[in-house]
Amino acid sequence: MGYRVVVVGATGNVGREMLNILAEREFPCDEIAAVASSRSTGDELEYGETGRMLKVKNLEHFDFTGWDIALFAVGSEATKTYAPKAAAAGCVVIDNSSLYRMDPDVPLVVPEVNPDAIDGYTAKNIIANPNCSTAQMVVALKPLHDAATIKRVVVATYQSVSGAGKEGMDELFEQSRNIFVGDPAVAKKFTKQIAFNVIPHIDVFLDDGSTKEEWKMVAETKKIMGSKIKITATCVRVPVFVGHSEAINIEFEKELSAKKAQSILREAPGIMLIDKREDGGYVTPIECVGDYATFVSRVREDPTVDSGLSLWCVSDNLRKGAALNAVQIAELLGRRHLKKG
Ligand code: 11C
Repeated sequence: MGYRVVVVGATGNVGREMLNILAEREFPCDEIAAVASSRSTGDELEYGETGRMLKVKNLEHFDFTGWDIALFAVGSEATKTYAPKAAAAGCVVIDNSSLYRMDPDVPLVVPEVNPDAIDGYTAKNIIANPNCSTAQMVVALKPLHDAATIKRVVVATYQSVSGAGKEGMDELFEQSRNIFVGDPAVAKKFTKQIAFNVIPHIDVFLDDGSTKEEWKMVAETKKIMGSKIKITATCVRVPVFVGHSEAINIEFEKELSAKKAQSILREAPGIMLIDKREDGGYVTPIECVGDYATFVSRVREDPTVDSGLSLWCVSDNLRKGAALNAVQIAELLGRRHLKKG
């Protein structure tokens, strides 16, 4: 016996990946519903590469009663309206929006990092999925923190346009094409030209001069890994379609050599270490697309502090950064709480 699973926002970048990953990992679904806004009602989506077609249902009229798990991949506004309805109907919500991440009654879970936090889900019947840039970073940080206790992290991100949804991807494509044919590169979704450029601005500006994306990396990392870690982030949009990269500098309380860190990372869950210290012996975003792993490369000591390392971390933001982590949470929920069969 399996689960009755709903994917809310099934037609978006993340929703489609949720369907793909549920199918790829053979998540035990007895029934699966693809739900989206009224614009897509009646459209057909394939359930992974199974050949099974799902007719999209209208979120406005969807009754969550009798469904076990709902993976939400819609914006905060729609989540605010529909997630509490699903949760009240007894369906556990795994939410990819930022709405509930900092709610003390909602666990924020990355299964490789803080699996025990999931036990708190009963307070609201909701579990939050972190921001993509946070998820991959904490997967890389956790085994190193366990070994040498992290004091401070300085991270700069290189985030792909798919983080801004399909509109972001379309804008990079259109601007690139226009530039080649001599037409103007019009910026709509992003605040400046993204093709052949980089933009040090993701999400809205806050009073202290940081952006909300940067704040999320700080606040979410502290919620997942512990509030003692000091962290500062600079988040940058780059002209890459899929795959977020991060240059991470870490200061530790205890000694940790690059060699020891490499051997720890080689064994750590969810991580693929590709670190050959030669031309091309590292991972770039193009190589991580469609993969589950968080890739780590360029691990080296930082001689400017007593114990410090710098490393390069790359992952598919639509997968580990969103859909895969949500499905892993569903798997964990199944193993620990919603046992079937
Ligand atoms: C981006 N990280 O790359 C964002 C997308 O809070 O879930 C995801 C925003 C979020 O633009």
